[in-house]
Amino acid sequence: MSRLTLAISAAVSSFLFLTLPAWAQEQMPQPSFPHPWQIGLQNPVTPVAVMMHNFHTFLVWVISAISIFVLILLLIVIFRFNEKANPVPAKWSHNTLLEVLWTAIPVLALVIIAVPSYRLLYYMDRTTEAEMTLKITGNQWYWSYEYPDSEVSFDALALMAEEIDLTKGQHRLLETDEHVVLPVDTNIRILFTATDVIHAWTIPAFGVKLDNMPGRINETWTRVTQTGRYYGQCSELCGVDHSNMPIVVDVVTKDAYAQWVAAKKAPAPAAEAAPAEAPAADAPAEAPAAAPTVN
Ligand SMILES: [Cu+2]
Repeated sequence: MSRLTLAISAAVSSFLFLTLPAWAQEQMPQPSFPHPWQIGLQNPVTPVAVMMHNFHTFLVWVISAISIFVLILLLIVIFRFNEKANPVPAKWSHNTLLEVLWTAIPVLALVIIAVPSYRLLYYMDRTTEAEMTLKITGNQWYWSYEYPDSEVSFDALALMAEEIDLTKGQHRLLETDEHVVLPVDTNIRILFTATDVIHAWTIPAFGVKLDNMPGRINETWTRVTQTGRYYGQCSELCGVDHSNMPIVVDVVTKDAYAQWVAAKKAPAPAAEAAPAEAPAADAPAEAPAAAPTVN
């Protein structure tokens, strides 16, 4: 009887343990994955990324206006003041008003760009109301992740081409064995560091790209507003396998995140202990107590 229940519980726990990675790797929507012939940037899914896109659009208008203005000046020079149209050039030089204008207008243009630019820079820096922390360490050539609030940590290594399953919606050079899992609609402080050389953890859809520097901590924050799977890559040349440092982030509901944390913390030692204790133990409750004395 007790053997039967033990066998069932061992089977259930091993089933849970075996299916856990499968759960983590199951297909998810990819709201920001680039499409062939796509124009523009990846879909923004954080407030910072939305502001970046708006700033980018604003800059496109500014540079278009400047380019058209300079083009008009050039065309006037080309057509009105060429040798045929204007055989006798004027002799004057220096014009105070003109010189003030061609100094002041570019300065004004820079100020107009600088104000929203600095507003965005400081907004990206804000981490005062963080609800959780994710620490990312760059290594040659993989990422290490730590969740200090939940005492969860793991490494994420790239999947090689032969391990990629395109039928599961996987992408070559973009998949990892472990995924970063984050809760949706949560202010997340992100800390960046490295153990060897400079790396840069990047998720375009989050508007997050910061250097992982050995010997120091960089900091930013994010708040993802849409669940799904997001991809990024190391964005700082870090050596021969720089291209094999992909990043996969699964953004899930808060409940699913809590489940993931619980599963990540609990089953690994229990599942290892269960088969070892199985022949001897009548009382499963004693198994965890017995394990430390053996060690
Ligand atoms: Cu790198």
